[in-house]
Amino acid sequence: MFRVTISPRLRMTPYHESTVAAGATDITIYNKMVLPLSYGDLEAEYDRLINGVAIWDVSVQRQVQLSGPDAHEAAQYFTSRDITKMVEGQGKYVAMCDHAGNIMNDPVLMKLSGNRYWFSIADNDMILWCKGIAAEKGWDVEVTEPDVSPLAVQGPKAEDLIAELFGEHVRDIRLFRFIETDLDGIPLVLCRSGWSKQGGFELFLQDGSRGNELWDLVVAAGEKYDIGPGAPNHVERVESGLLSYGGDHTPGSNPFEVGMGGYVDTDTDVDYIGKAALQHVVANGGPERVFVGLNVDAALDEPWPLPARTPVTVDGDQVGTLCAIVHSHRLGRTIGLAQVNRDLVESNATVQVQTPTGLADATTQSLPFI
Ligand code: THG
Repeated sequence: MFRVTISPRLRMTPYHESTVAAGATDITIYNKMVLPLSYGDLEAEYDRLINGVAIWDVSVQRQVQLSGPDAHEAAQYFTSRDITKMVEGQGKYVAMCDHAGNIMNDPVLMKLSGNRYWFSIADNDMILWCKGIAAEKGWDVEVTEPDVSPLAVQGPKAEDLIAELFGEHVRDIRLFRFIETDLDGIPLVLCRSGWSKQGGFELFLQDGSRGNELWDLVVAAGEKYDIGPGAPNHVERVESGLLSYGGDHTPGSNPFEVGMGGYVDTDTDVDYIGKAALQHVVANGGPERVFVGLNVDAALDEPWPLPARTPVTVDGDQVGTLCAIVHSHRLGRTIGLAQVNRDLVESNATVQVQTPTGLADATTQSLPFI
C-alpha cells in the first residue's frame, strides 16, 4: 500500500494527538481533513456504540458560518427547507441544492442567533458556493470557516456521561437543540445530535488549541461507563438508514432520490436555490428513483468495503446503484443501501447485486432497517 504524505494541505484535527494515542488505525480524508475511521477492532467499536458510549473525532464536520444582517436571508436561500420558524438554539437537517435541484450537501443547519448560522457540512466545498452566491447577491454577510471542531459522544450511555460533565439540565435538550456552554473554561456548543441513531451529543469545540484537553476530560468522566474511541459507524448507519453524502447519492440526484423528501418544502413562499426544479419534480409525479434498503441473499463473512458504486440489476439490466453493503450484527443478515428506479420498488421485484461471492438476489424494503 502507498503512504500518505502529511502537509499543511491535509489538515490534522485538534484531537489528533488523542486519536493517535488511542490507537487509531484507519483514516480517511473528508473536507480535506483527517477523519479517523477505526481503532482496530470494528466489533468492539460497534458494540460500544450500541450498548455503551463512544467518543468520535468528527472535526471534519466543518462549519460554514454566515454572520451579519443578511445571514438569515442567505441561510434560507441556500436551504431547500422553510426555516422561517427556526429559533435560536435550534438545528435542522437540511438539503443544499444547486439550481437544477441536485443535492450538493446534507448539513445540519444551526441557528446561533438571528444573524449567525452554521451549516455543519458533509464532504463538499460549500464555503466556495456560499461565498460566491453571497457576493453576487450583494448581501451584507460574512462567509467563513470558524475554529469549530465537533467531538461526538454517542451511544445509550452518552446522556448520563454528558449530564455528569455539564449538569442534569442537558437531559432536557431535545434533538438538534443546542446550548453555548463551556467545560473547565473550554468554549463549546453542546448539541443533541450525531451520526447514529443510538442517541448522544456533539461538543462543538470553539478553541482548536484545546482539543486534546477536551478529549481527556470526556474520557476521564467516561471511564465508569467504559467509554472507548470510535468513529462514524458504517454498519450502524446502514441499519439506521443515515445518508452518507458522496457515498450514497449518485451525481445528479435531487433530495427526493436520496431519501430526503421529508426535509424539503416546495409548497412555501420562501425563496431558495433549486426551488423551481424541485417543484417541477413534485408536479410531475415525484422522483424517478428512490433510496431504499436491500435484503441481500448472500453471507458477508468479512467487512467488504464496496470499492465503488456498483449496479443493481434485473436480468442484467441496470435498474439502480448499490451504495453500501454490510453484515448487520443485530439483524443477522446482509443488508444494503441502494438508489433504484421507483417503478421497480412499487412492483416489489427481486433485483441482483454484486457481492464478494458473486451475483446475489436482493429484495427492497423501506428505511430504516432498525
Ligand atoms: N452532525 C453534524 N454535522 C454533520 C453530520 C452530523 N455534517 C455531515 C453529516 N453528518 C451530515 N449528514 C447527516 C445525515 C443524517 C443526519 C445528520 C447529518 C441525521 N439524520 C436523522 C435521520 O435521518 O433519521 C435525523 C433527521 C431528523 O429527524 O431531522 O441525524 O452527524 N454536526
